Amino acid sequence: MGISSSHPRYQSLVWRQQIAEGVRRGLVHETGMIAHGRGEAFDYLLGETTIPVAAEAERAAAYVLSRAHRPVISVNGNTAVLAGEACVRLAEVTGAALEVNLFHRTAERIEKIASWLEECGGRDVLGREVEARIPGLEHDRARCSREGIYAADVVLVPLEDGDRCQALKNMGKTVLTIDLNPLSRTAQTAHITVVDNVVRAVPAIARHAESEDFIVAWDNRRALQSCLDYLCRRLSSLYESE
Ligand code: PTJ
Repeated sequence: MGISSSHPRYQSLVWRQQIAEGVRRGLVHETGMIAHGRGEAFDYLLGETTIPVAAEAERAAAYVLSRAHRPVISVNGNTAVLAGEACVRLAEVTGAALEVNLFHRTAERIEKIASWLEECGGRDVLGREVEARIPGLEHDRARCSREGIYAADVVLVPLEDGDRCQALKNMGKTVLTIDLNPLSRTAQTAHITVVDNVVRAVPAIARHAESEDFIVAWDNRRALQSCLDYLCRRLSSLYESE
């Protein structure tokens, strides 16, 4: 589909197109379109911009990733097509490993996403071999790489499922997430929640890591409340000036 760059919703339409194309290429699970729609709705409400508290969370996430001993960036279908190159860059800057780890796991989709990350410049992409399990999770959702997520001290899990986020926390890991929905279980469970679009958040974290522009202390509950306050203020003042 040719999208005119003059269309007022151009950027949003491009991202939708990338997700739809990702489904056709076999990278994105079909329910990834639903997840994207939910994210899009929250992005719309937030003004499709990185709100101040999200910019701070990005600096806090950059600090934790940069200081970690064994950081891992977990990549799913949506993240791969929207921010694959940025994930590779973030991995380079922070020394993190990249692991393809899927909610709807199939060997075929793992291979496609891992190959796509390699096309984006990623090296030693993990996830094809999954010898370990995340305790407390059933089925394939528990499977992960022993040298990657299983051994990691810090895991960045964009667009994650709440159960898995909690299970990683139960393993003693520091869990960072990127989720546009500040009310999601993942957002509420992670140690640091970046309430921003993965398209903006991953490059921002990489920039902060590179320039060592960090925030060291972080209170996630306060930050989430601040997101909700921002949202409420924005919605309640939309027509006030008219
Ligand atoms: O590729 P797989 O098999 O691992 O599956 C990935 C999806 C995303 C389909 C799977 O993890 C899933 O179903 O996720 P959920 O439970 O729908 O959660 C996705 C969360 O990410 C929701 O809270 C959305 O608001 C949020 N979200 C969606 N798109 C974006 C986003 N957050 C940041 N940036 C986005 N672009």
